[in-house]
Amino acid sequence: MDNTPIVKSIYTADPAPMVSGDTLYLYTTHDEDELINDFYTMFDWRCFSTQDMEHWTDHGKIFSLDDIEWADDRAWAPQCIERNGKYYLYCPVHKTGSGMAIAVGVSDSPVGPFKDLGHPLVDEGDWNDIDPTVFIDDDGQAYLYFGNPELRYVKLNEDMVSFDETVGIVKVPMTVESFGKGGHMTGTTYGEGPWFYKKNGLYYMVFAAFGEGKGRNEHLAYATSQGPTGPWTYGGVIMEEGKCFTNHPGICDFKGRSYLFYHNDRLPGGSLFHRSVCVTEIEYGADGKILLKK
Ligand code: FUB
Repeated sequence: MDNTPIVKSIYTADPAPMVSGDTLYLYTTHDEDELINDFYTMFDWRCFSTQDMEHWTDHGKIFSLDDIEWADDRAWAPQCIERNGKYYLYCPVHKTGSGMAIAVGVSDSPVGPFKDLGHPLVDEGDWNDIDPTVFIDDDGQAYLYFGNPELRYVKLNEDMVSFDETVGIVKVPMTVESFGKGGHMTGTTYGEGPWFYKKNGLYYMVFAAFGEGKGRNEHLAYATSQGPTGPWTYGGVIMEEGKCFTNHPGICDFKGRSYLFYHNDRLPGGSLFHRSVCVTEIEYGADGKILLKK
């Protein structure tokens, strides 16, 4: 793990990889150089692609707050998925006059342009509705997990832009058994930035986490389950906390290797509000344990 930023021309954060054919697309947020109110200043989402993990193509701005009429701020951590030839980009945003909500951009191309649905997909009117992670299981059922400080999920309908209202928004029990004893608001390590996927028959929930005690930065940890909706069992730390307050996982397999995308503040001028996406290889132990590759 050399912590070298992939993108050096702008500050990027919250990496979300998506593999389509022989290409890996990396969706990111974008930290503006100039801060407003000394806080996260983020207006658009970016996409980069590679075929060899060495050379990257910059596809620029692929979706932005300007495209979402009902949102006014906080273009936060997205994830994109393909279904039936269409691409769905799930994005947390601040809804005008309300809290955080999850928007969906739809496109015929992985690099956009994405068109907003016209209304939020998830909108509980609180601040928990951030950091969506989407996965389609082998039986075709799609799940969208999200949340800070609580992990919640919806079962997406086949159209990927609505969810099963009879099941509704399910709150995952935030227990120490599932997420470890930690310093975030639920008393567990679970913070935000969930990344949901399945590998070798096991379901994984990787997330940004807080250790016990005040003033901690986020580390990356994970839980596993035998099913898509839990119960979850805490698996341990993948990446220790660094100098940057946040971190954010994005995991995929590509051309025979497994990768963990994350972010730090290593680009010149870097800070908690000026982050950069990086990547490192991971491997799986015989028991399914996620290990950083040495
Ligand atoms: O980048 C804005 C927010 O910071 C994300 O939504 C969180 O995951 C954290 O990285």
